[in-house]
Amino acid sequence: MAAATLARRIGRSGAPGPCPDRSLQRARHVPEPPLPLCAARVFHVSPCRGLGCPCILPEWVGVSPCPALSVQSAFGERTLHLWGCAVPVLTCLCPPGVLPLCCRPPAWDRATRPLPSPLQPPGLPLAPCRSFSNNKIQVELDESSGVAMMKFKSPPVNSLSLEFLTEFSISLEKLENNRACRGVIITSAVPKIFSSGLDITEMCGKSVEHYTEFWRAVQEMWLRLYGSNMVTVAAVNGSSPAGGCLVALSCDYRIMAENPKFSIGLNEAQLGIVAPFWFKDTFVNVVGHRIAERSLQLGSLHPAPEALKLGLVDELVPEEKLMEKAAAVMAQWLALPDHARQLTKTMMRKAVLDRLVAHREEDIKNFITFVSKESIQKSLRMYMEMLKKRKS
Ligand code: CO8
Repeated sequence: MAAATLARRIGRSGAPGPCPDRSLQRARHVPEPPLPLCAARVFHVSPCRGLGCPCILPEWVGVSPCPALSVQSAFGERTLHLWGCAVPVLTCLCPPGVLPLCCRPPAWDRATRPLPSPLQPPGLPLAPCRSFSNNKIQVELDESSGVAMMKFKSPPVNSLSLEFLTEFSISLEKLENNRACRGVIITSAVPKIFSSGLDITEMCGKSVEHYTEFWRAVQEMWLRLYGSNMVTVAAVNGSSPAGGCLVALSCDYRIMAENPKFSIGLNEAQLGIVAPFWFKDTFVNVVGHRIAERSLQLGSLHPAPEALKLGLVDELVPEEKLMEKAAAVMAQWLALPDHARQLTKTMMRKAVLDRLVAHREEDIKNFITFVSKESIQKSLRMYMEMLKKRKS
């Protein structure tokens, strides 16, 4: 069978159909040997690296819990059974020593790349580098390391407005869909502020339609970030109350600038409002139930050293070393096979994510009911006034 015909039969990308096990679909990356990639869209039986089919057999059989995945073909045989489909195997068109690209589902494909050097903070000129910048968030992807730098740049305080949240979700989606990207470092371009949390003005005196749209955007941002397949590192270079803290908590690792003036926490109670259950779940997953309960009830904002003690952040470093440290942590996390790390992350976070997905509409209704109450509106207005007074 001609390679082109086979490629058409099994799909444009050369991959079989979707796997019924969704957790398997989410795992996007297999460890890749330092070999150049071949773009030939055919299956192969060539003895690459002496491991049989290097793209499928060792990793898929080893890690896949998918009952529909059975690789009946030992290396060198003529048929692979993937997701219940018999896939004819052709001889690889690649020259010896070249790793065929074709056997992996497209989402698992990644260009071979060196790991980021701890001494080379992402974001500094490295070729090739792609960036996209919207009004409120700037993203720079260093394709050679697979690490993106996402900087919040919405002065004065990076508050999470509807526009900000929409940009945030779109930026995450773009990176998630970019095969060249494996990890993202999230930080702020606004001095002394990581993010001041949800934009309170979005929750004051607006219509039900607006509250619905706003809250859906908050949910969307969290679902994308907390459920991301990428390695996510928060480089917290300023204060990070409430929603800002949620952003940091949703990452895989938090490094904070060693400045006692910077504080972080879910301080909703101080505003007279209540952190939703999924804020709370995310918090509990990081610091444990007792610390979360006390901190939430008191609406505590923890200065950086205290946040470290509580486990709310993983490390403190001098501000000037923050990016260097974030790059080093990223390199450490990216040294692991993505598929194993991603499946583990899914295992740890799935229950919490699923809970919101299952109750999303109810959660929106609750938010609207709560925020529309005159007493809550009053609390929010008073809080905003207090911020202004404090300033003057
Ligand atoms: N939303 C809107 N505007 C804000 C916010 C905010 N979250 N935070 C600050 N601002 C405004 C201030 O009012 C001020 O406006 P203006 O210049 O017009 O007077 C401007 O930003 C600058 O603020 P500051 O002068 O206070 O700036 P500082 O650098 O001195 O301080 C801080 C920065 C530390 C971030 C400080 O502004 C602060 O503490 N802000 C409040 C942070 C906060 O409490 N956020 C909680 C938001 S609620 C949330 O995220 C989760 C809600 C969960 C939903 C619950 C269901 C109802």
